[in-house]
Amino acid sequence: MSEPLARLSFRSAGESHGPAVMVTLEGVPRGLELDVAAIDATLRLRQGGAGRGGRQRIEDDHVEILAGVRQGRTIGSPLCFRIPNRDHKIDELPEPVRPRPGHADLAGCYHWLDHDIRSTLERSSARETAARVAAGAVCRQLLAVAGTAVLGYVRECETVSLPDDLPGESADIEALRAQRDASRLYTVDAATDAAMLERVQEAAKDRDTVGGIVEVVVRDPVPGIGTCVQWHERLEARLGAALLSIPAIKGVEIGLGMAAGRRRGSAVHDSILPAATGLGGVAHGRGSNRAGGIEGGMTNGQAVVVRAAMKPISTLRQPLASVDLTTDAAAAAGYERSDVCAVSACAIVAEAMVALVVADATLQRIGGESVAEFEARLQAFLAAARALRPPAEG
Ligand code: EPS
Repeated sequence: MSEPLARLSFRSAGESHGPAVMVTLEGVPRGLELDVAAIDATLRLRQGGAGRGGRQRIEDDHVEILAGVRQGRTIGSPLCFRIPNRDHKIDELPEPVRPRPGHADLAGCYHWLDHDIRSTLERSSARETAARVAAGAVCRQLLAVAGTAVLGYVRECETVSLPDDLPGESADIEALRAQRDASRLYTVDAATDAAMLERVQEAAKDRDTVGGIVEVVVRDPVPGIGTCVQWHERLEARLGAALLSIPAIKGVEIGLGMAAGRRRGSAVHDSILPAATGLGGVAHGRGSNRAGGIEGGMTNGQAVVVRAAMKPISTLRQPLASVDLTTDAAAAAGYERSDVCAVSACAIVAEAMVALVVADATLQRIGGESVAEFEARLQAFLAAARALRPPAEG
């Protein structure tokens, strides 16, 4: 398996303090009217959230379109964006010699067989996630054509958690998005947001860092995307790979996730009801959504619900024990400007990665070289899916 994408291809390039972060996204159909302001707004969201460090006050992330667009619309060729780095100073930065526990610093020494921590951290830095967010924003615009919406938010910060019954399956997803965007921690409940903010402020006072759990919901996915045919093409595998590829992610759950292993089958599986629900009224209703919208590697028409656990940022103001690589003697870890909490940014990045995978699987199943062809094929697919069900009596 090279990457969790089949029809789309996404690559990024760029160092944290190089001239720019760059992204290519190939496979987007011709004729998608790009809302560049919306891409830039999502990039700015990634820069925000309580607990972000000084770097975000320097940067003003936005895309410069280098390829793939003519007169505001995609033309079916690879998209290429450039996100400039204002803090471009890669050649002037010091050479760290005391690796920071939790970062790529030390593992990179083993990988490249050198002590060039600077070259490793410049690429391992989460600044690269700006590229993912730009690509994911395009994918959300494509999914909107199909009627599918993707929303990421913070479920837990340290030990403060959204109540289990929030946000609720029937909550309006665009109202939730507005609430998330206006909150400090990018969560969807004001009381939880305030409690999380306190945790971040306490951690900052203690010269420490905090992580959390982000949740991404995909509302109205096309039913039946993904496949059970090959291990690496199952939708769970693709979502898992995409989410685990985000820096600092240590765990991923789908639906009940780990809790499914602690329950009996009768308390795990979702009963099937005759009702018609979801995109195009194609899917059967379900008594619950513990599967997180995926069964057998394919969407079942319910909302897809995934979570990812982010460890606290590894650079601490009270450095952990490390070694000086020039002497191998014990020494405190080095310090680089960093964040106290980046879990809000992570919610935006996770939303982008889920959008990439879901747009990819949707395109793979429905097809279409242009957006018009994609839409026509989607309507034919939904009509065929509805025709599977016997007509209502009477
Ligand atoms: C980041 C920019 C970086 C880091 C952050 C991610 O900026 P700088 O190193 O110049 O302060 O703040 O990366 C980390 C916290 C990390 O541990 O890698 C960004 O734009 O997201």
